[in-house]
Amino acid sequence: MSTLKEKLRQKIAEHRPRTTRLLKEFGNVKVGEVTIEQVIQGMRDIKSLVTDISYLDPQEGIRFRGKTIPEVMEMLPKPAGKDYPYVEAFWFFLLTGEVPTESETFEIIDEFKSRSQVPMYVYDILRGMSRDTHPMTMFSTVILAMQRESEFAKHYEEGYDKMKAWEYMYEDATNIMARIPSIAAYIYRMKYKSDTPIAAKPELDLGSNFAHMMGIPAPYDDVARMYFIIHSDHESGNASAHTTHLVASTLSDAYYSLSAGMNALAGPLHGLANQEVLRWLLGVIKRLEGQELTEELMKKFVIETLDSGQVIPGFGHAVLRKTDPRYMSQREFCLKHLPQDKIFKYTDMLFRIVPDILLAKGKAKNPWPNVDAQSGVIQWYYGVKEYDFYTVMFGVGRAMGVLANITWDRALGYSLERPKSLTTDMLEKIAGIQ
Ligand code: CMX
Repeated sequence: MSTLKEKLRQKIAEHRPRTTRLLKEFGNVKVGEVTIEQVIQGMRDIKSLVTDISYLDPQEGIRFRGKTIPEVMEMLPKPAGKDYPYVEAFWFFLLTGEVPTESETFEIIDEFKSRSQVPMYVYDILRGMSRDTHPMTMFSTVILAMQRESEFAKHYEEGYDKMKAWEYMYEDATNIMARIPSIAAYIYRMKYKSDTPIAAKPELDLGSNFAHMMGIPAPYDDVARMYFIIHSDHESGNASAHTTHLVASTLSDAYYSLSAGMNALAGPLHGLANQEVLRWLLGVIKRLEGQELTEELMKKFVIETLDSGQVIPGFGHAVLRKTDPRYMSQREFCLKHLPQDKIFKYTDMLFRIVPDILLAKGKAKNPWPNVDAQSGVIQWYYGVKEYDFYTVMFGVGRAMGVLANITWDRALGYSLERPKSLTTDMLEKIAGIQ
């Protein structure tokens, strides 16, 4: 058994009594109250999920296992001469809360390598799909198609053991993590680069291998590491994490669950916002017809978009009430590597002007930029100009978070998720409306 799996086994054994005690001795303790507004408007802030993998503070932003993004980037092992940690080390950290040693990190790199062979039928399915299919549809479809590989599903058929179920979920999660970077890169090269897939180099770590399979030189390997890590987890209530968790709560396996989560990520109010930011900006540039883009002009375009009833992609958040630290860490990257880039300058211009406009409109609870406002800029700079691909890369990162979560879901025996709905009549009665 790998060091990671053994460590996970110990952590799970230590954790289980805490959950059991909370349920047995304190099951009736109230966590909060629910208002009619929350019931009608997307269950905002209803405290009804539990995860120890990440926590999203509205003011501070995300912490992975209690650590901020800069702390994570600092403390995890990195390839020599690189600025960002091994994605494999981050996977270990997300699952266990412990920083792996170099040798534990190399063990995961080897483990991913040994599981990285993508089944041939995945490529056949992708090649059979119309080339104008959205890459998120391709990605989600083949994750679902691989369901026949599920160890968890086999275990269920052979006689389900609730205490051991996490081990099979872990096996599925590891296999998926080992394979989806190759699948994502294959989709990219097949769809946008005249069908010229690049074979994996097994000696490389996940970040370097992804850059190699995309056909983009360094420092894109570091871009990939940063991108996958910051997009991984955002506690459990966001649409992709919640969907994955919900589907897994039926004892569906990791393939069914992740594919469903990816479909949620593909919505423009969620992960697809990163492509929408670039699409919006390019639309603005097209309308300039050679004029210089001043702040005044940019304000005009922003207001026009809002007045036509559309959202400004990349701004606002359901939980955050400050600028997203994932935005800030990418902005720092841009300031270091591409400060003169035109698209970066426009994004920064939006950072200066959009919050005031949104505040003046008085609707958005959070006028500040989120992760998606900046991520496409970096991809664009390094040559990934096919912006409808950006959400697939978000998906590779997000997979780490949600797969770590559903492994723990099974370890702690979380129940089938089934909230209660009410009728409008009932709500009116509760409100005291005659
Ligand atoms: N532009 C215009 N209007 C916005 C806005 C934006 N960026 N953000 C919020 N609003 C509006 C909402 O549409 C809502 O309007 P209605 O009352 O007419 O429905 C109002 O302000 C209140 O919304 P809110 O409570 O502040 O925000 P929500 O929790 O409902 O929604 C989010 C959050 C992210 C969907 C929203 O801010 C938005 O649509 N942003 C743009 C899309 C985006 O960037 N999504 C990515 C989020 C990060 C991610 O998941 O990847």
